[in-house]
Amino acid sequence: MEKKSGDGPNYIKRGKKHKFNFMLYNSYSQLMIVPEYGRTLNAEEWSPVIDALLEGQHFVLATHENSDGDGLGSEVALALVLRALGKEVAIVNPTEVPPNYQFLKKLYPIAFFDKKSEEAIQELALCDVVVLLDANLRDRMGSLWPHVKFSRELGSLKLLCIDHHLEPDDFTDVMVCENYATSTGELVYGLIYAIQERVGRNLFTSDIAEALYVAVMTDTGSFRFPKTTPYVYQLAGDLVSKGADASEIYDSIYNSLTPSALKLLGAALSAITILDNGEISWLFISQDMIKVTESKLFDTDLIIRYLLSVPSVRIAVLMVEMQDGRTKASFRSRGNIYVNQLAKQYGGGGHMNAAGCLFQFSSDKAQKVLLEDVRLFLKSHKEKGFLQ
Ligand SMILES: [Mn+2]
Repeated sequence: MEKKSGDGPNYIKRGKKHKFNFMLYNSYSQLMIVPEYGRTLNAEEWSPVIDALLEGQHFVLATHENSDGDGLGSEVALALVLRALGKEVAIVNPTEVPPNYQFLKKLYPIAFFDKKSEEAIQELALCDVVVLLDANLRDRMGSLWPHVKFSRELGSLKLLCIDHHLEPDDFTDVMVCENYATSTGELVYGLIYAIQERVGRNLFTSDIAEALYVAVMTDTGSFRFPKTTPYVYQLAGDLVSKGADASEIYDSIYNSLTPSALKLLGAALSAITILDNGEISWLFISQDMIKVTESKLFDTDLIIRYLLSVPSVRIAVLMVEMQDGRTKASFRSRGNIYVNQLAKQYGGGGHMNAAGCLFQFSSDKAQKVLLEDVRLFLKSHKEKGFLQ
């Protein structure tokens, strides 16, 4: 195939020239593909993933619980590619698609797994490859994990993971973990170019471009977050030229609040507290607040960004009491503060500036434990000289 400049990710260099990449087997059986910091994977590095995709026949694609635009857009794009390659593909997620992402179901059906969904259980029992997108911990698969684990123990299932979070678990056959990437969508974009190179034909369609645009736009905060390099803007331009309608996608996702979600936002904003000389912003959303405003759990997702909107804030904490009594915590940070380390203390994970975890105990207790730990965490960062 003739290579033209501007043709794909291999031809849009991301700054520094690169020499090495790392492919290694970690202590168990997992093949880890971790590129050198600051660049994208090339076609050769993608080959263990492409081999598995071309060999497989029946696929289940999944993303993490409480799915977001990146996980959903990535799985829809990959499903469309695999279908074009003649594969049987089902998307089965542990939780339902939030309302503002429902339009993605027009591009590809997205099933939601619960104990009653015969069809989803059937898909999981039949498939020979599961691809987990936008998550790198087994627990993030929620209710899907026991089924995947069971099939893997029978030896009949390959598990791949494509993700951009820090600190992956060891539970797959192939783990692609590029935490430099803005989004899993960015990785899938590169993967599709690599598959095209292998199979020698064009696979991108406007539907795929739309799904990937959703993924990258949402995980870059609409192209505002620090990881948004020139490469990512070029990628976005490429997707728009392939048929993604940027303004329509933005509107569908961000201008689609229900009146209840707006009420919750109002209640939440007035409940924010700023602590410790403005360094910590703190918000607890109780089930009562959700009930009174008649809103839903996913309506809390848009709130966290406001917690960092005060410039002095170093760490923002949003805690949400869930219906089952557990407490969901999300962390955001400014600058060199690895909140994924904080989340890890409680079995969660994420990125340097955005992470989360789930507390198994009551929200009263969770709040007490967490506030103390956040203070210690910030203090230790100061002592290590991480912060000016
Ligand atoms: Mn993501």
